Formats: sequence, structure tokens, C-alpha cells
Amino acid sequence: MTTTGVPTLTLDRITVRAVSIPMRRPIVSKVGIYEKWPLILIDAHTAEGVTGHAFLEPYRHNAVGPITALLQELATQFRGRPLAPLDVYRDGMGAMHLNGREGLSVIAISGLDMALWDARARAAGQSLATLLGGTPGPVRAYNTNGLWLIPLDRIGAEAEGLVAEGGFRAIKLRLGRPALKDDLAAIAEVRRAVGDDIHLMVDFNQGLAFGEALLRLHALDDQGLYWFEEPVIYDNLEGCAQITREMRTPVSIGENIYGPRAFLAAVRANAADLYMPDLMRIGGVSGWMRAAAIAGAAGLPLSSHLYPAVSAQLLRVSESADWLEWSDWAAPVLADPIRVKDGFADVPSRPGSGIEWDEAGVKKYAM
Ligand code: SMN
Ligand code: MG
Repeated sequence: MTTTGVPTLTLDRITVRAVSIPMRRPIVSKVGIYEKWPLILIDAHTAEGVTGHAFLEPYRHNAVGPITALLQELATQFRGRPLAPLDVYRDGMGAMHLNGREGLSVIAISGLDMALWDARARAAGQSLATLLGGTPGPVRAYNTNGLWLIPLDRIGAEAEGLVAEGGFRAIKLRLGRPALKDDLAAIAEVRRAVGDDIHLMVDFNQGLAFGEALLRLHALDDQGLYWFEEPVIYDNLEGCAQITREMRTPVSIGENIYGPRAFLAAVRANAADLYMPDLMRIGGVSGWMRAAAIAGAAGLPLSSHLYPAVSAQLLRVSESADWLEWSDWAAPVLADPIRVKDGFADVPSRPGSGIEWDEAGVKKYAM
């Protein structure tokens, strides 16, 4: 035991498996159509017998092979070394930046990082939130499970379904249909179905050209929408900043930002009112904590993107925590996926970051 009560762990090896899960409501978005959702399941085995779990959601099945190879390469680099997530994160970023500080290298570091933090929390007998100095407990959540660019006549029923999945008070709708009138009709369908009291976030998935975004967002600015997400390509920071200045509706970006340095660049550029990092891109738990410190100091609300179980733990310890994006796409391979009741997810007190495999599900959906 160390003096802090966290047993010393040594990384031995990792195992990586992939699954492909059919989606109940396929993703139809500006970033692609996905009928099946691939996941990369990571187990970090320690010499002491503790195993940490994490998964990545790489969107594309073709990305599974390269990310798996990078994960194994990283594990070889850190084999036999003390399992200290911040050291691995620092040295991993330090080594990998030679191959690119954004993209697949950061995704691999993020996956390993989450598995190492999970192992550390398990060894300490604490939830990740507790290990990081906080407590388990409730986090307000919005439902992102559907409302893709689907036919207008299906929108009302789907909005009702999303609200009912956990007593949600907030749901997300994808916009950026061919014409403004179609976006307005989609919003009207949601309102007709669930009323005006449900917060409605809308996501353009970077689908608008800059000039088009100015026109479209000005025309939607009086619709009482909760936020405008990723109206234009995410790294057009000046463009995002102009849109943020011009709109009354808050602008949200973050899911495509790689690492805390790029996060800081977006904050410095005043690129958005709200941020929503994705654990796979921001650098796992270590990267999130660094980005969360920046957001907290800058007074910028911080929500999550995907990864609901681990993100919920981190929102419990983030100074400017705002909304958990809740999805259940990984649930078929998880033994006890995080659920939402009355609009709140409950961070469990059990040791770890909240990831347990359902081995029958893993077998069923193996790639
Ligand atoms: C999203 C998530 C996952 C796949 C495609 C699009 C979306 C979101 O941007 O924010 O939920
Ligand atoms: Mg989004």
C-alpha cells in the first residue's frame, strides 16, 4: 500500500476486443449514417490482479483495427511500469505527438487512460468520483438517443419516446435539413409532442457552410432553443466565435476537440458559450480534468459528449458541470449501465468508473 491507501499497481498487459451493436434508432446525421455502433472494449490487466475496464466509440468500423494496434503499442511502452494514469498520459502524449497530437493517437491514449483510472479506482475501493475528491450522486442529463435527420412525421412520437426513457426534462434534436422551413417544422413537431417545458438542444453536426449558418441560426434564434451545437466545422474557431457573438441562443462545441491544449485555444478564441468534451478525444479522464480546470476558471459551463458512465463521474468533480449527454448505445454489452430517473443520472458508489462487461452481450455482438 502507498501512504494514500491506493495500492501500488503495475501495468502488465491489455486485452482489446471489438463489438458492433445494432442501433434501435439508427444515426442519420451530417457526419454519417450508422446502423451499427462499433465499440472497442479495453481491459488493462495489472500484475496485482486488478483489471480496469474502458471502452471507445470510434464511430467507424474501419477505425477499430488501427486504434487497437495503437493501444497495444502503448501498452507495450508502459508494460511493467507503475500504473499512474497521469504519468502514462504525459508520456503517452509526449511520445505520440511525434505521430500527431490529434486524431487516432489521442483516441488510443484516451482509451488506455480511462482503463487505468478505472483500475486505480477499483484498487482504492472507491468510485472514480470519490477517488478524484468528490462524491457519487445525481447529475442532470439530457437524452440524445434519437431525433436524427428522420422523416418529419416520425419526430413527434420519437420525442415523446425520448422523454419517457428517463423522465427527461431535456432532449436533443438534429437540425441542418435542406431548407429552413424543414428545421422549423422539425422543431414544431417536437414542441407539439412534448410541450414547451422540455429543454430542446439542437445539433447541426458541423453541417452548415459559414454563410448558411449565419442565415439559418439568425432565423432560428427566437425559437427558444437551449443551445446551437456545432453549426459549422468545429475548428473554424473564428467563425464559431462570430456566430457565438451574433446569436442570443448559446452556442456549444467541444465533441471534436482533441486534448486540453486545443480546448484552451477554443476558449481563448471565445469560440462558444458552452463546451462539451468527448472523453475519447479530450484525453480520457486525465485530459478531461485538465480541460475542466480551464472551463471552470473561465466560468464556462461544461457538459459531456457520449461516454455517459465515466462522464457522469467526472461531472461530479468538474467546477462548471452542466449537462450529461445520456445515450444507451453501449448498454447491450454492459452489466449495469448508468440509467436516468426523473431526468437525473445517478453516479454509483461502487468502486471504479462504472463499467462492467456483460460477457453474454460481448459474445453476442463480437466483431
Ligand atoms: C453525435 C454523436 C454520435 C454520433 C454522431 C453524432 C452528436 C452528438 O454530435 O452530439 O450526440
Ligand atoms: Mg454533437
